[in-house]
Amino acid sequence: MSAQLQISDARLEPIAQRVLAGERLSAEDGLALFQSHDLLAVGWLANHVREQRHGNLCYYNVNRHINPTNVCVAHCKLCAFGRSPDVSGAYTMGLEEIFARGAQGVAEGATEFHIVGGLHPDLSFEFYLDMIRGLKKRFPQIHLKAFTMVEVHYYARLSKLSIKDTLLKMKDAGVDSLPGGGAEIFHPRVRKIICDHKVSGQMWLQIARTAHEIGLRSNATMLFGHVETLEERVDHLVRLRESQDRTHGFVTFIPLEFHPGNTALAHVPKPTGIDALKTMAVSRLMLDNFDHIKAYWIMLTPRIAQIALGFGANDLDGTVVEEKIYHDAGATTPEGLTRTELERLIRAAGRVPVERDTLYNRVDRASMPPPPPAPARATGSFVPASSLTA
Ligand code: V47
Repeated sequence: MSAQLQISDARLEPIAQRVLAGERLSAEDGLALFQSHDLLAVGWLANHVREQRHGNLCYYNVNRHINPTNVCVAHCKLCAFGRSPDVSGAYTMGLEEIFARGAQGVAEGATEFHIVGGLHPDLSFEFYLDMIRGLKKRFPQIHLKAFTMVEVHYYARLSKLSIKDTLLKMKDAGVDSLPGGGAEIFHPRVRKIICDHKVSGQMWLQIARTAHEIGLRSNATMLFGHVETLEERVDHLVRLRESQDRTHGFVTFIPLEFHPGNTALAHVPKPTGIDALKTMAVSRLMLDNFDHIKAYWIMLTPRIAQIALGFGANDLDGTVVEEKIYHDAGATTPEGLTRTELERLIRAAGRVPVERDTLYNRVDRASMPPPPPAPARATGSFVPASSLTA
């Protein structure tokens, strides 16, 4: 065993042997890693795997989040973002408002728009397809990472289409890939408590599989630190690993730390920094068929995200610019970081920053035309949903 690895928890010895031999870990191994208080040994192992794959590189991207509406019929207990249409703070952007945000993103040098929103009771599927077509027509160079599996399921129901046909229409309109949200924890016991009306974990996986089969890649997430047990976290990771074995369609995995503020689970204590780092490390070790593990600084804080780059993460997402889901739940991080700030965080963690696009191709700024000037700032003057429907 390497001289650099000091193990104080004897249960980790055989697991470390398996990691160093490149063998797949079992669910029992995953649980032992989560249960261990030897954070540095768990982190060392995750960092070993991370450096084998990516050396000292750390990826980041220049993106913009666009959340067209926060009106949502799901009313998940975990969420502080979704609202009923008639309550204060509910908003729905018109198409022009969305395109204006897109133009701002382009002026900021974005290569990706990350587009997710609430399950609106009145907006038609056609509205969303028009949004995608309009964005693609105006900004053909931008990768559109749009709609979680939960939204796909909702639009399929709305439009009475199969999941496959819904995804094909999205792809045809210009969707390039799907973000990883809505996965939460797959186990039905947990979903019943935190997101009772959302698609089942099995359905989430089925939709991801269908997306991959028609050539749309996607991300995957796990929302941790609420009512789930460690066994249920491991179960989540194992199911994702099995799914990835079948399709190889997942691009990156993002462990999302739960923020209880302003949610119906506000009494749940916030996950600790130790838990966030351990979850990052165990994700890297269990998900041996995922190339990329992302530290989403918005929810981890830039400080913990930096440390996570030594605990298995090889990606720091992203410039973001405007973030609503975590900030509605009381996040105190900024809503965006510049490229310079991201690169500084990465360098200070001893890594070499590499700008990437959504699919982890290197972005060469020097060979790109300069971004157009910024348009007048989008005002946030949202229009009522009723005036938007066809
Ligand atoms: O699906 C909602 C989670 C997700 C809360 O694919 C909450 O590249 C914590 O999926 N506290 C949306 N989490 C964010 C997401 C994401 C983020 C960054 C990158 C990518 C990607 C995807 O946020 C939701 C849900 O799991 N969420 N409410 C909350 N109170």
